[in-house]
Amino acid sequence: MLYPQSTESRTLIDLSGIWNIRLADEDAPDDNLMGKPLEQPLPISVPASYNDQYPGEAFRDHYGWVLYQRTLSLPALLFSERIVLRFGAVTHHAKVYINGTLITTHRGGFLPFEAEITEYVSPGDNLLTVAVDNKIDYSTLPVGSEQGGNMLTGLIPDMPGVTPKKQNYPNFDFFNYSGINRPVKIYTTPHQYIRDITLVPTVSGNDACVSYCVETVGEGEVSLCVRDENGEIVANAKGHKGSFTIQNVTLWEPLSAYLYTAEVHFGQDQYKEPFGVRTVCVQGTQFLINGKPFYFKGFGKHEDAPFHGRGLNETLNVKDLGLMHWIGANSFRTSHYPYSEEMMRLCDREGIVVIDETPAVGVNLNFGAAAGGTPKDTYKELRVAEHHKEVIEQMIQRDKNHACVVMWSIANESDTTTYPDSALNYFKPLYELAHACDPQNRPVTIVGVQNDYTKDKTLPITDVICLNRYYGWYVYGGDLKAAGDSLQVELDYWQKLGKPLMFTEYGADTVAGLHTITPSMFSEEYQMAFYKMVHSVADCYDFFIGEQVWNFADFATVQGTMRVDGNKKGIFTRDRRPKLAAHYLRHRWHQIPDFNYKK
Ligand code: BDP
Repeated sequence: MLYPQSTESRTLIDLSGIWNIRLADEDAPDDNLMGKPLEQPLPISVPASYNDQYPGEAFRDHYGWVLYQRTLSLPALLFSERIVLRFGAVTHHAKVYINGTLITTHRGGFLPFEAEITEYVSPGDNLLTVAVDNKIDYSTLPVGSEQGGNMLTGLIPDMPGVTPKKQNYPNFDFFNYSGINRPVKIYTTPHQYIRDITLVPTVSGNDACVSYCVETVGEGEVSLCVRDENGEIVANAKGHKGSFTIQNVTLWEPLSAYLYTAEVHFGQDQYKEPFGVRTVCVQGTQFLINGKPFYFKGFGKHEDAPFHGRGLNETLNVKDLGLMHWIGANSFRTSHYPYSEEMMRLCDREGIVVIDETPAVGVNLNFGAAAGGTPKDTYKELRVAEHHKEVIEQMIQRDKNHACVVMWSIANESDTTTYPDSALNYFKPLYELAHACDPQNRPVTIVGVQNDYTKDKTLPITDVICLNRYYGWYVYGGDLKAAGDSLQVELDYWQKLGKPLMFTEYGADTVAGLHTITPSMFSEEYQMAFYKMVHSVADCYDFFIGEQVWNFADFATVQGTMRVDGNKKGIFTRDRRPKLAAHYLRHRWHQIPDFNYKK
């Protein structure tokens, strides 16, 4: 799906601003009432999560549907064109009505969707209503408890007369921020238009050969004009499919980005797709970018900020990438959902390498909030298989042209060891699907949870072994010697597989400002000692090709006994102040080259 833009043939209207909102019920709203103005609405900022915009549990812990509404005032001059309404992301399920008519629905809270609305709108005022459901359960990604019930059952007997409030209990460790989290836009195209563009670069010597495919609706000829960063034309092509050559190409390199623009013409329509030329592949135990062994230095992150929640915050995106440059990082993973298109475009431009992850988190009924009792076969009890395919397809479809994306992560911390064959049967087709969907055929991974790795049959089929490991925190917390020794035992095990391995998470909760002479858990000194311990082991292994620490910054989670005002494993605080470990990592990462760190 193309990112909406204004060109010589397309008009773009951004609907960001103050909308109306009204909290609704657990059950879907009555379609027949969606053409009426909301009763006693409150103002709400879009895009942003609604949870932190008002005080009180009603907003923060809302369970179910909310109704958003605004007037769409459309100029008459748009009406000779095709008019499209597009949502960057609505978390988690949306029903969209114009003047009371249901025009589209979408499930999944982190990917864009759009609908042509030409027939449903008239010049002047129209009423746009968006019903949004934030319920998570065994059928959603991410996974939550069924029916808003607390998953931690069995600790106490049922108490007569006690009814716990219904709320979302995430089977994952981040707050279930909800609402219209990304921009809503209207754009126009001519009636015969460019629907999609696919670009696949290869490099040979000093030149790039880029094969392309332009999908269109209507009759007509396609032509492409490719420009460099100075606007000079470097290649031309004609036809819906084909290839062009860029001579003396400037490669897109980590931290040294270079973007070309493919200006595509079809009839009256024009679209400009930025792209970088770089190659990615796994060879033996190395991860090659532009043919050179790359070493990942960076983070698992979140889209998370005070007030905005998970809503698009471009100031914060610029700030975060600035901090990555400061600390010497070259990469991050979009833990645990695809990030905004705006962030992906920024990473293209800044040369930040991205591991792009689906929202498949919590696919594990023997871990976290779901754990307890007899072991369950996650893949028999959850109802997410079809939706899991959908999110893989939609994520790759959205992000396929991004130079910054070097690998797809199709899930985070799924249960791969309780019923190893069940897990393999579930994941093998998804792994193959991800490869089949990607025209650039990037490596595909599944991020592994700390477990009895010797039983795991799923991770070994992936292209890069990506592990979340908490030796020194959840395992051997406070005993960094035992932690380091166990880590060594585990790395010896994986080394035999002959594939590259990296850490996609490792970290320790750290209260900013808490200092101890002798490093002890939760202190800034312990966080630093923890990282030093892991690095002293990992640096000894050539097949260990990257370190992404958990987390970039402190972030909000559901409240509970495990979290004091959120997860505190940030290297930065939630307001982006450095903890002690930030200075240590800065020193280390500026000394580690992006390429050829390991033999
Ligand atoms: C891992 C999860 C991550 C958590 C982290 C932690 O992948 O989402 O926030 O552990 O416990 O299990 O801090």
